[in-house]
Amino acid sequence: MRFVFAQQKPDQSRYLNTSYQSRTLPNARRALSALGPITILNLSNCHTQDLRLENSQTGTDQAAVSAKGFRFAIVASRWNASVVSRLIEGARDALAELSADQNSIVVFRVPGSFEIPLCALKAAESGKFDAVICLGVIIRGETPHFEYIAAETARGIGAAGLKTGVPLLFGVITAENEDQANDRAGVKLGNKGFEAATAAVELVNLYREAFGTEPRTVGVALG
Ligand code: DLZ
Repeated sequence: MRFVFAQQKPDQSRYLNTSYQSRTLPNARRALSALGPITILNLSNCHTQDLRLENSQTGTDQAAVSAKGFRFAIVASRWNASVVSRLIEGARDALAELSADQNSIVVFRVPGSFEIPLCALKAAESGKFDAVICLGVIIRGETPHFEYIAAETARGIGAAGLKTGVPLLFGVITAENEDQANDRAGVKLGNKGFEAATAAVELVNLYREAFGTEPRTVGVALG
């Protein structure tokens, strides 16, 4: 028996949380090599390859997902601005890697995370976007604000998605402190913006494939 082992290239793990992979891959490789020869494939675009549509109608388990032709809103708060800007950068990088047109992405800035849900709802209701990527950073402080803002932001984003039927992605970091927030907006433990945008592309492809949801490209002017 011969096995093909597909793994992402090390240099492509920049934004993704690889700690799980680094723990599990050696074990998987050891187990397979005990059973037979293995061929290791270093995937050239791990993000695309990782996104598979299980039971997709194409009959292949490696349906390519692409952001091409889809439109995305990014709703991002200004509190903890330097961290949020790295989330936006991560989201833009993910969309670019998945072939989104840069002019198909509109960024809306709101004061704080508490304001994200309403703006996201309006973006979703506008009919201009296939997915809305919500980005913010809420850091636990000395006040009970953290609990209220975090809970309300999550609840509001979820409610807006269910109300509109448009995929809304939760790329809001809730962190105990600044170090933790930085870790989740960079390279160490991944980048929540990159992850949310990647999930957005997976979902728009899934909904088109599974339910025939058409991309919002016709007759809609952005800006
Ligand atoms: C007030 C507040 C506090 C204390 N902390 C944060 C935070 O860590 N992250 C964030 O995005 N926003 C914070 N805000 C602002 C609120 O989200 C909101 O903008 C204000 O309460 C005004 O409605």
